[in-house]
Amino acid sequence: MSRLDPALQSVYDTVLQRNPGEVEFHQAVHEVLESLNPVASKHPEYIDKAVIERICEPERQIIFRVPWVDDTGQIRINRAFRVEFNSALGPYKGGMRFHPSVYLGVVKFLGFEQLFKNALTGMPIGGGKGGSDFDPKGRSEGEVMRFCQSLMTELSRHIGEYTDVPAGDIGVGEREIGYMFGQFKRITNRYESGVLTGKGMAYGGSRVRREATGYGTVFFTEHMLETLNTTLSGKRVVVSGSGNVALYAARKAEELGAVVVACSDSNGYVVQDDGLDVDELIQVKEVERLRVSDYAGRRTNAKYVEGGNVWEVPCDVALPCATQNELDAASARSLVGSGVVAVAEGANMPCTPDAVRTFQDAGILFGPGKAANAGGVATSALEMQQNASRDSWSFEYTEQRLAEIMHGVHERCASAAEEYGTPGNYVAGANISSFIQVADAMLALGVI
Ligand code: NDP
Ligand code: 2IT
Repeated sequence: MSRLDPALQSVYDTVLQRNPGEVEFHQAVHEVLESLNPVASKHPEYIDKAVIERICEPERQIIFRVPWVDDTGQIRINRAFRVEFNSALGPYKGGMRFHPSVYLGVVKFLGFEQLFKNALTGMPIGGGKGGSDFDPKGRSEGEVMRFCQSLMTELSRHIGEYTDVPAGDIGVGEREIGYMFGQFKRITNRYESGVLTGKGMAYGGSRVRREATGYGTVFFTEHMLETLNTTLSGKRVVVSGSGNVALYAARKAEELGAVVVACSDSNGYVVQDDGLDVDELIQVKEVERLRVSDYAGRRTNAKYVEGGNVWEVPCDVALPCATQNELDAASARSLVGSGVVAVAEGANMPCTPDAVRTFQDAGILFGPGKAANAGGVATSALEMQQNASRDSWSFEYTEQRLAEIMHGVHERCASAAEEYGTPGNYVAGANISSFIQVADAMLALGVI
């Protein structure tokens, strides 16, 4: 870890003391504070008015019990969270994650990342995140529906178009958003479309939202590659994960002429030298809800490596799209050794701090998640715009808007990095540019 300016170290010490054991949250805060060293010396008002300290403390944290009945009649109890981190720029906005690893520290790290990511999009959305330790794996449709309904029975008290607007994340896709929206509508007797995003097209969703995070990550990668006067065309790409973000990153990379050679899930990875058939992969994973091993089973030229690390596969471009801290320093060294030229985080914080440093020290283009995966939440904001105006845009128009937003995100990162003396450092650029935007809004709003 690099050293912090003494005033920032004191903020960090307070975060450690107030949030014991929440290691992912500590990691996310430390990364931002490291980037703020040059900002703190240039703008003492952010320290004097405790803006940085305030930003590190969520505005509101909600924890609640979710009781539900499984298919055998047994009563199950899960714990759910909504951390409303910062509303200086707009209503709290961010996804819900259903995964057994969810606890307060994970939700807080995601909410903290989200508030900066949302600022980077240039859209009027604050930052929040939620989730539950519910494990959807192996659960029937009925169980998932009853869980979502029970969760929304409590969550409905806290959310609203102008208050807090949840969406999907790991384990939460269109199906779960549908069940949650149905229950919200029933409880409140309001057809408040803008209360959730990631909705299905049948009832107020936006075209391109499903594709948006993965597509946006690839657009951001193209902009990074442009700085080296190259493109994705002909490049070998490895994507980790095989969920919403990974599948559509793979589809857009393939569309732009790249060869997507591998992807994974938490059991193993599949590699196919002549390129994965992305349409078939989407069919297996999204439509049939099967695993990457099932895809491999249908392809004679694909190999499945049970328990393997997907970052062993040599590539030019690496897109980690699964989960936090999935790519460590050893994997980063192996990618650097195999000649990787660009890494963009489709997931939130998938690269460990040592991995990030390994890429940066080797001069490899590195796009942090809060910039590279901002296309998902940005398209959620486009969904809110369509809901507010009772409109529905075409695929082409919505994708064009997404492409413009990702161009803007890249420009904001690049110019802040340049201005603060670290040209080409997208981590510093993303953190500085978004911090200043949120901090200035907070200063204008007084001590709240
Ligand atoms: P999905 O649930 O659709 O897919 C998650 C994928 O990651 C699955 O392939 C899953 O494998 C794998 N995965 C999850 N947890 C682990 C783990 N602990 N170890 C190994 N593999 C794991 O989620 P999304 O695609 O929506 O989300 C992926 C990442 O992208 C997350 O970091 C999320 O926060 C981020 N993100 C998502 C956005 C969105 O709009 N959905 C927007 C921006 C970022 P398995 O099936 O085996 O669990
Ligand atoms: O991490 C993220 O940006 C998301 N899971 C999407 C959030 C959203 O509100 O669309």
